[in-house]
Amino acid sequence: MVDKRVDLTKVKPYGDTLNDGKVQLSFSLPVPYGDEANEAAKQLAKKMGMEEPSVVHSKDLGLGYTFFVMYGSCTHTVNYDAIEVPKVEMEFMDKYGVEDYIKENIKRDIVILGACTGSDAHTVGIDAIMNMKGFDGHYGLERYKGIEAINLGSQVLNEELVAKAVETNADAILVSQVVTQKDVHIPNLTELVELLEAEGIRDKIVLVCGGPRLGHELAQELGYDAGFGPGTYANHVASFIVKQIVDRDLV
Ligand code: B12
Repeated sequence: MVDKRVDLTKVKPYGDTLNDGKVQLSFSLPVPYGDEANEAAKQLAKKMGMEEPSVVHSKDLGLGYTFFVMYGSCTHTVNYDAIEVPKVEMEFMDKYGVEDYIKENIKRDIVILGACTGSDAHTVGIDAIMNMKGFDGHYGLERYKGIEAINLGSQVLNEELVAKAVETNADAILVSQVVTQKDVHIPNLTELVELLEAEGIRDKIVLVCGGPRLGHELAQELGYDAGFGPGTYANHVASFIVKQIVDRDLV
């Protein structure tokens, strides 16, 4: 639902009243704490398009660095009507729907491998999808009848993951990438696709990646079947995987 008073071609932040543009912003500058630092932060905020910026908090970080919290009005707008976000478009089934779908259409247990790969040690995201207890009231794949969910944990090498896929005859691989600093996830995700292709099993596997800064568009660009971001639950991924298995005749 959209508030009827909003012009969707010129959307700007809501603070206290519609279209006042109020935003809060935080950053650090490599300059010593003091009046000059505050002035530098204000000038920078103005250049970013903030009207009448004020420093509501600044803190000496030591070693000549200062942290700021700024408050002001954003002068920019966005055209919401023109926005298109590529995402997995399908009717997601719940856990029981997925279980019935497997029973009726695949007629065997499917194997799903999950891992957080490369140097990435953030396990919470992949655990939320794979683990028995799940996340936010949604059970994870280990709880699903008809799914053998194997969670390899964190810092898994792509070679290890591919070897496990061969060993278990995996139907799907779920890769989590949380650290995206210096685009470290790009070569890592790409390498997995290359290794699967070299092994001759890329086409036989449903390949999915996910993480807070990953989306469907990037995933597809990198050679994955789908990408899932924040707010994903196990049933979303499971629905996608089981439909792919049937649609691609991987039964
Ligand atoms: C907890 C945490 C840690 C813990 C991790 C413990 C663990 N066992 O996981 C510890 C302390 C070890 C850690 C370390 C580091 N961290 Co850290 N960490 C976090 C933190 C606070 C929370 C992450 C989290 O658990 N989110 C909760 C889960 C449920 O959310 P999620 O991962 O997004 O998962 C959901 C979706 O994205 C999706 N999903 C995720 N994966 C997958 C996979 C598939 C296949 C699918 C379908 C869906 C899916 O589904 C999930 C459920 O909806 C974040 C900041 C934040 N608030 O997000 C920083 C953060 C991720 N960490 C960060 C950094 C930089 C680091 C370090 C490099 C810090 C350092 N200098 O040492 C190290 C890296 C260690 C390493 N080798 O990886 C940065 C990453 C920045 C970036 N853009 O890359 C963040 C964003 C903090 C920040 N603002 O700077 N961290």
